[in-house]
Amino acid sequence: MSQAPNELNSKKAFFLTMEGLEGTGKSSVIFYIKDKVDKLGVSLKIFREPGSTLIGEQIRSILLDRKNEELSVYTELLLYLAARTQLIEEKLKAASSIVITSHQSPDGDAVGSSLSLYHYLKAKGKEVSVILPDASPKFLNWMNGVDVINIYESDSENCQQLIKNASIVFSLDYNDLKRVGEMGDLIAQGDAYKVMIDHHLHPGDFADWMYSDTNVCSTAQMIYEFITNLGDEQMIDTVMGQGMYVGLITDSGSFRFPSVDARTHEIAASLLRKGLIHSEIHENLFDVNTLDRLKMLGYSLSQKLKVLPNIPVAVIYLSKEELDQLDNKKGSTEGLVNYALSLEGVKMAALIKGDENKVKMSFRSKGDVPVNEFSGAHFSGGGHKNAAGGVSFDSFEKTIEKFEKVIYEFWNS
Ligand SMILES: [Mn+2]
Repeated sequence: MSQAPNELNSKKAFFLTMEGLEGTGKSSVIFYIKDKVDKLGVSLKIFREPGSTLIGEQIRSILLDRKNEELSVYTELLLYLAARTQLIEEKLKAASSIVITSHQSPDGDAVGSSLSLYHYLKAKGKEVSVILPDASPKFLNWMNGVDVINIYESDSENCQQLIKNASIVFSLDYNDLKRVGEMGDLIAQGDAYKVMIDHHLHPGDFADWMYSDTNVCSTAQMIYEFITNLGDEQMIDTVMGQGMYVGLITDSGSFRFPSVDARTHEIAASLLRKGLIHSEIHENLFDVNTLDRLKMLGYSLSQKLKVLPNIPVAVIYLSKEELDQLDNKKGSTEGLVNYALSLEGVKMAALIKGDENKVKMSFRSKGDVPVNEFSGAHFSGGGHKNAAGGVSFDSFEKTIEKFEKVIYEFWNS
């Protein structure tokens, strides 16, 4: 192979499965292929599932044993899950220091899931730190443990050291190292065992151990399941629960998005039984408007909200000058786009706002309108079907011009 065959170039990813009897040289062939593929600059991950631990190997032999042909599909599935759980449990047990990371412009789910996992690992006696690429938003400052979060942007040397020394790096609420900026290269190059827990579409392949479920409303919910699967549900207390609950409600519009399921409510119920006071959390999150924010809201809704002609799309455009004039504090436009979406008959809403040398965008939709695909195609963004972000490095005016062109193409296609 002197160059990548077309199949390797054109496909996003594919599996190559090696089958054969023990001792026929599968491993040698795999490493021969890896060597060649590496040289082509194509990334190749080798999985041995089940395996990698003593118990995993024993489970593997159950699966491979011809005497066990009667094994039911469900049993087989459970055995695979058991092997994966065993693997992460052993990794956690052996880890001397653990780093938890989440994405840029962290939201309630990013901070909430990071803090709940932090408190859990602390309770397990682990040395653990949380690193976020940039500061967590002010509206979460009351949360338990927020003061221990390291911010890469303002404390990069310390954070680099933590990542370098880590035996495990958790990636929570993101599935692509691009979402953590400069920190991403460091994680990619580091020796730490990489664990991803996330609910966004199209997970990347950087993690060694991955728990990805795109049907779940929040990463916080997955942290609850993760701890439960490790056999530690009884350890979950109101401190861990606070982070989980914040993630659950901020990522689900307080239990209203379609991604909320019975399990979400079961987890909320279980947190309440453990003593969590949900009304306090709601107050801390939502009853904290400043006069500036309410004025910004009033101005945006009375002066800036418009519905585009002939399509059910509502927009709010705010230039950097307007935001400066409104004395906009970081995060004060949080949730603004949802007001636009709440207009009767509107199926999609966009907030486009000027920032330092770029334009930031938030998209929301109802039902079957994939705003993540829209944003991915035109504004290098992504996210969920009903909630996505985007960015543009064109001028504010140019960005609006482009948006108003492509939104009609998107809507009429
Ligand atoms: Mn999330």
